[in-house]
Amino acid sequence: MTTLRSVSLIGAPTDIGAGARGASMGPEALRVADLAATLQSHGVDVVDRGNLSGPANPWLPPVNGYRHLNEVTAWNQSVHDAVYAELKLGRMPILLGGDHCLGLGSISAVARHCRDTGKKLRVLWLDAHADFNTSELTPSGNIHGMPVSCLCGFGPQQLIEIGGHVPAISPKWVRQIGIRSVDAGEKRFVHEQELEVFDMRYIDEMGMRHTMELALATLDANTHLHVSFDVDFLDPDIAPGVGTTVPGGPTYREAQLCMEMIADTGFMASLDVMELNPALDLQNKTAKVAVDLIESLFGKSTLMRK
Ligand code: 4U7
Ligand code: MN
Ligand code: MN
Ligand code: MN
Repeated sequence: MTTLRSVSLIGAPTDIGAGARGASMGPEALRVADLAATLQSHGVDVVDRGNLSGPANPWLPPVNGYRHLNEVTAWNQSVHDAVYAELKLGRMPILLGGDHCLGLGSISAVARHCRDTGKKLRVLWLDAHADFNTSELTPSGNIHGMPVSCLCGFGPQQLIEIGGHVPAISPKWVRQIGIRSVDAGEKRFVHEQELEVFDMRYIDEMGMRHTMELALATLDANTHLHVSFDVDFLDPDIAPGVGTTVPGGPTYREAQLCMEMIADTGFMASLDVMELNPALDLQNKTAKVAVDLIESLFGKSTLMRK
């Protein structure tokens, strides 16, 4: 399959919302693993916009249930503006994280663009975690555990209003895949808000194929498909370079199938690649796996049949 698409890479080198330092080096590790050239080899027009800038990480304890709230807000505002600008230009933004708190800025920009253009939005959240905590529920205060709840309107005013509309999205538009570590209060809230979650038990029992068929059901030509890929979605055997590893994730083959089925829809219009932590990686192994999987999202396939 050849695809002709215009992609803009946006680096967001920060670990401001995370519980471990080092995701700030994620964008450069993805570049070193040859992300741009790999996409170009599939006929994609790639422009690397370089890195955004924002406040340094002061590494302070949480205040009122949030760690670094003002710094997280500044980074998300700048991610929002950059992602929104690319969508306006008709280009596909790929956000290179950085920790997953920035999914808030990215997806609130995508949601704004969908409101502008009358598109429906579907968000695929590939993650070991639900990222649905609030300041009352969080055991850590780390805002990378809260972007989905903030997008759905549950969070501090300064974060939930970044995309100009509260809530930015409805829980109904989200499909979470690969989930295997959810905090007790967070789990209750996921159920209360009726998030659609395909957890690892579901994937074990039903398989990745059936999971993706359901997660991608009811998309149409008027749907903007956003993929938020937290690299800790993957089993730590293949992806050790993340701050919060959880055993028992998708294997290399399962993850490939997941990405290939997304590519087959032809609807992916924006992507986040988050939480890669080179300080915990082994010779850039996790970055290489991530680039390999992103390649599949853009049509790499080992398929022989036509
Ligand atoms: B990631 C956690 F307590 N739930 O809120 C929390 F286990 O973006 C982890 O998915 C959050 O990597 C992980 O701190 C956030 C914890
Ligand atoms: Mn996450
Ligand atoms: Mn995660
Ligand atoms: Mn993490």
